[in-house]
Amino acid sequence: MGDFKLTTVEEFEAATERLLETGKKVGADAWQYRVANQTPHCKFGEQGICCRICSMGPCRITPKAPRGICGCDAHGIVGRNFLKFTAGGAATHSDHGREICHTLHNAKAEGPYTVKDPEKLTRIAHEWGVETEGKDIYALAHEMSELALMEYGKPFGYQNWLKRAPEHTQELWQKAEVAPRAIDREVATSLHMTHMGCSSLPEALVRQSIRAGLCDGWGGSMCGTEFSDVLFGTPKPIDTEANLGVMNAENVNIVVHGHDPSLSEMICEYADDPEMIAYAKEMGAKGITISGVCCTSNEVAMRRGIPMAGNFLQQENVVLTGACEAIVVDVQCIFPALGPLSKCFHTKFITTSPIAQMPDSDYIRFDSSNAAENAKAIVKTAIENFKNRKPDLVYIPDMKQKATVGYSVEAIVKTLDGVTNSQVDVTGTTKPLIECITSGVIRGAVAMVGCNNPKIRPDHAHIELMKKLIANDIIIVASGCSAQAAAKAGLMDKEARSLCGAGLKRVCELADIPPVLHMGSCVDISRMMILVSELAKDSGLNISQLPVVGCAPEWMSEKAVSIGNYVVGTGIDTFLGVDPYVAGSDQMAQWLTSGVRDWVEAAYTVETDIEKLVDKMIERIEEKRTAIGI
Ligand code: BF8
Ligand code: SF4
Repeated sequence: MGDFKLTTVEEFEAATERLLETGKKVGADAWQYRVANQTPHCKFGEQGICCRICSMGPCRITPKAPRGICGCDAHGIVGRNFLKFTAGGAATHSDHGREICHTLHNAKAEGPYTVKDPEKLTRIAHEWGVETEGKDIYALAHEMSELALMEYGKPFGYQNWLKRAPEHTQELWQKAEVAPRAIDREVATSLHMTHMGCSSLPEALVRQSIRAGLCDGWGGSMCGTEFSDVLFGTPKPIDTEANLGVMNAENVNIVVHGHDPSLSEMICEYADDPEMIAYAKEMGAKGITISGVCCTSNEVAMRRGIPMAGNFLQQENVVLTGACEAIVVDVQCIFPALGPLSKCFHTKFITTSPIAQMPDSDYIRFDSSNAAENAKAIVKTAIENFKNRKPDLVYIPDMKQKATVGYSVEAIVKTLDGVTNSQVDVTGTTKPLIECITSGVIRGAVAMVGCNNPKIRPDHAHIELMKKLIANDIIIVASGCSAQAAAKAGLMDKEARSLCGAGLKRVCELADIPPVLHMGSCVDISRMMILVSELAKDSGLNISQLPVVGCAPEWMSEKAVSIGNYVVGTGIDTFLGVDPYVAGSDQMAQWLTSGVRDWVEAAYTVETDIEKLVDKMIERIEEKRTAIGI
């Protein structure tokens, strides 16, 4: 216990500097240099007041030119841009969910894709009113995958998963007309509304943004999470490690990057194959190390304990180690820079999805019908590339931390069973957590999510916020690159409980958990929606009354905006550390930071000063406690 120490952001940065030195030797470009080239950014773009949705433009709003050629003002332009931003994110998460539904449709007893959690599949089937009695599990998998795929295009009705929300939330959604209908419909309607000559009224654009966000979180993302669990197993607490030091200089290093576990699960499966390990040894390596970057890493860490090499802004670093035989990617958050960068080293940059094709990559098209052969081919390619390493370029920073990950809602509920003092039986519920919150042992919870963004010192905001929150007895659930920042720093090591306030420390000891719980990838923020719904139902409170807030301090992607909209839409106040390009319209800012509260009982706070951001979150949590008299 005594020698536990967090890794600091300064140490991360020193390691990156050293890797950039390697890069200089081979003439490699890096995001750090490209940021300098792109700065300062376009002021119109930053404020969201540039419109190029028709070819009469582009139109830019200034005091002298307050309207575009069609007459649209700044509020309409900012609003349309915001809705398009959201729709892009909702489409992306939801299409990932759709791919998972197709993988489920291809599941067979003989593999390669099987049903690893039949109990969960049966539970969802009952939830959806599907008869399971006497049905073969694969027949059920096919039936459920078809029903799930219908959620994307059904002509009538709302998302099936909405019924998981508390009644009050469902009523709010209906009343505000934000209950999401078919997933594809909400995305298409958003693009229809933002076409030239459709909506320019901020209120209407914000309303549809919430609805499109909700079709992601309570539709496509939930499909992605739930059916990934069915296919690959529902995560349970498991030990792993994080940061670049998880790569092994003596082994063949394969890095999986992207989001869809259908690819990475297969790669992990074949890298474990004794035949492949023997082949790696034959090629002069001691073994095979798989590690991950971004959300695909979160997926395989949560289910298999595969170590996390890093998060979004570390993706170039894995290649800069000179020890990466292959970086294998599927979809989303992959820098096109990996193509030219890999050419400076021996690294194979392997793209696998028709959705993410990039120059300077080896494209091995991967789908559920050829998964086994192609995964094997990819692993073999990496092994055969080991001999091409240039030893004088190999440098892996000796930096990693232990992490316990795998906190699905099911795992959290099970873990909580160990901490109750209640006289009545509360097993299998969130009531033990509610007891901790009501008694004040834990003050509240923060959902820390989202990316890195060079506009914010990478990982610094995530880590500093988390440190202060846990010191104030606020428990954290984390996902995406935020979770990886925590893991790299050491905040997912159970020993990090020594950094907590006395109350949270006691809970962590009793439950044997770290103070920051890894809930998975960004689609897994749907897990957080289920968790707050259960907390609301078990406590008799509305979601918006719970001392719980969401935070994305370093976000950058369209997906993050979609997430923000469904987290707010679910009744959780959400704190952003980067402005979503709405500074150019006071009306839009007003709708997002306050107007939406009338519909969904929550709103955004944008605060780029990290110190103030954390204080505002703590203040909001305490306000919520006072309001419910605890
Ligand atoms: O979906 S947190 S940088 S990896 S967008 Fe991307 Fe952002 Fe990371 Fe995962 Ni989420
Ligand atoms: Fe300009 Fe209007 Fe066309 Fe946008 S829609 S580019 S504001 S004319």
